[in-house]
This record gives sequence, structure tokens and C-alpha cells, in this order.
Amino acid sequence: MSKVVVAIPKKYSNFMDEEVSLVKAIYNHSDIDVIVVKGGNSKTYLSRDVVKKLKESGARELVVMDLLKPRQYFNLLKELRANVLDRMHIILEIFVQHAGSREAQIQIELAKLRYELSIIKEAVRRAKMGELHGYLGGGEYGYEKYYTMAVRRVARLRREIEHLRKLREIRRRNREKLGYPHVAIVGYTCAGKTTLFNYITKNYKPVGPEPFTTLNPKASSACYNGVKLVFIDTVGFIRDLPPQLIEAFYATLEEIVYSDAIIVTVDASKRLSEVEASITSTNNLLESIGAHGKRAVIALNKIDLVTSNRVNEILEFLGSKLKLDLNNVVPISAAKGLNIGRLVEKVIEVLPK
Ligand SMILES: Nc1nc2c(ncn2[C@@H]2O[C@H](COP(=O)(O)OP(=O)(O)OP(=O)(O)O)[C@@H](O)[C@H]2O)c(=O)[nH]1
Ligand SMILES: [Mg+2]
Repeated sequence: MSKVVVAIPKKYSNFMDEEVSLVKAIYNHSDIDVIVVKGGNSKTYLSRDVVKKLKESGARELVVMDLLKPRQYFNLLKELRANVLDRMHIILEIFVQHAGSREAQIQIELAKLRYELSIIKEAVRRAKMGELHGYLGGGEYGYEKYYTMAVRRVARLRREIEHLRKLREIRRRNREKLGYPHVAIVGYTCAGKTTLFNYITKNYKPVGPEPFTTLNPKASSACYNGVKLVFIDTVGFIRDLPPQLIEAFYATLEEIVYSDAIIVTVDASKRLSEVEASITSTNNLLESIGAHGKRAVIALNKIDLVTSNRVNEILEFLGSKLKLDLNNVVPISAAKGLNIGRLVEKVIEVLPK
């Protein structure tokens, strides 16, 4: 068996490519073995059988694409004597790789620490029972000291983020004083939000096929038919985005809450089940940050990659299955600049008068 074994829970079996692409964003060149698992064992997440097979195979690295409870994490470590990572680790690591700005860096550090705190708590408990040698050889005391340090650091990061949030608010207020409507470009990661933002506002922000390229969203204005609008690029969403990340990135996501309308970007080159899941996750996330019910236009992007029959099939699906108003769906290609004028006109139409 190869070095890296990726266990994907059955509930994600419709999204295998995406789950594997998250792992590959971290282990670019490694040989990866994928297994589909049931999950849910309260002690080790994986069933006894799977754990036994992994032990026999001598796997050195196990990635579980689900959220492991601290107890399951430690039990797997103990059983397998291998490095164990879960979906949260992987997503955090991708965020770390793309964190260019100070704001993104501290938001990620906060999410990471909040996640680690739950693991350290379990380590303290185990050290007390004599099961674990301490952090830095300090036994129970070593872990507790680290826990206290981490709690203090979390408080400091929260203060720093609050400060950055105020700076964002001042910038936003200054923009709002000019009276131009704000339009947030939102949607699933890799749907083409930044490509669309760049095309509309004539910017050159980084775009790329790997998830979470944009972590430091920008605002920029553009004029269409004499109407000036401010467009805001945003951080991409994904299914089951860990809540610690949503909380840590709230200052950034808040830009969506204060926008006058949103463009929901959807990748038309995906399967219908993925299109549906991307719209559902986007709606869930908008709801969780208090931005649901906004005036919205759907940009069905990347139509250059599919036939016109396929575009019609997706439109039919959005209308009949998801009950969306097709008047507010515009098929576009952000990369080729197709139908962008129509999209912006639609946005202007839905804006509050
Ligand atoms: N063929 C085609 N590719 C596109 C189109 N729009 C975007 N892409 C490609 O899709 C990938 C993702 O594009 P981005 O603009 O970075 O997507 P994003 O939604 O900003 O992604 P994150 O910032 O990672 O959430 C890039 O490789 C783009 O070149 C399009 O209309 N057609
Ligand atoms: Mg982007």
C-alpha cells in the first residue's frame, strides 16, 4: 500500500473528485490510495476491520476526509502509529498555503488554534490518565501550559481581527458615502468568482484551478451603461466548511452581509448533483453569516466548456428541481467574456431602486 491513504466517507462518494483534489492540493506528487469508508465508529471513526487492514498495510499517513473527534484522532494515532490528518487539517493547510496578507494569516491562525484547543484538551485528559507523554516532555503540566498559552493567543488574535474588521468597516463606509451600489460575487470555490471580478473591473487578481485561491477579497468599481457599481470578490465556499473557519473569516465574509446584491457564481461544467450541492452550500453559508434573502443573480459560468444543450439542461434543472427564477439566471463565460454585459444589466435590474 502507498504511503498516503485517504479515507473518504460514503456520504461524500458523489464528490470523490473534489475530496481527492483537496488532498492533492497538499500532497501534490504523492502516491495516494483512496478508500471509501462508512465512518462513525465512536472510538476510531473507522471500523475495526479497516483499522486492522491499515495496520497490516503499514500505511504511514492517513487522511480522513471528515471531522474527527479528538478522541477518535488520538485512538487512530495510537492504533496505527501513523500520521493522522482530518478534513479540517487539509482545508486549513490549503488556506495556509494561500494566505498572502496579514489579515488572512491571522484569521487562519485563529481557526487553527481554535481547532487545536479541542485536541489539546483531550491530550491533557490523556496525560492525566498517564496515557500520553507530555508536550515537550512536560507531562500533564506541559500540555496544560500549552493550552493556557493557546487560549491567550486566541484572545489576542480575536482583538487583532476585531481591529482589522473596524478598518474594513471604515473603508466600506467611505465607499458607501459615494453612494454606489455594492455587489458581492459569491459562490463555491473555483466557480470563477475572481475571473469574473477581474473581467468586470479590469483587475489582475490571482486565479487558479486549486481551491481557495482568494483569501483576501478586494473591492473595485466598474461603470456599465452609465451606472457605477462596486464589485467585491469573496472567499470561496465548500461543502461542510469547518465552522471555526467561518467564524475566523467573518470579518471578510461580512462584506457580503452589507452588499446591496450578490452574484452567485456556479460552475456549469460540473455534474448536476455538484451544481445542486454548490448552490445548497452557498445558500447555507449565506444563511449562517446572516446574508440570506439578498437580491441575487446567478451567473452560470464556464459555458465555453459545455454544449448549449447542456446549458439548457442545467437551466431546466435549476428551474424545475431547485425552483429558481430563471429570469435571474444568466449563462456566462468569465474567461471568454461571454454575456457579461447581460449579467451586469440583470444585477442593475434587481438592485433596490
Ligand atoms: N474554461 C473556463 N475556465 C474558467 C472560467 N472562469 C474561471 N475559469 C477557470 O476556473 C479556475 C478557477 O477560477 P477562479 O476565478 O480562481 O475561481 P474562484 O471562484 O475565484 O476560486 P477561489 O478563489 O479559489 O474560491 C481557474 O483555473 C480559471 O481559469 C470560464 O468561464 N471558462
Ligand atoms: Mg477567487
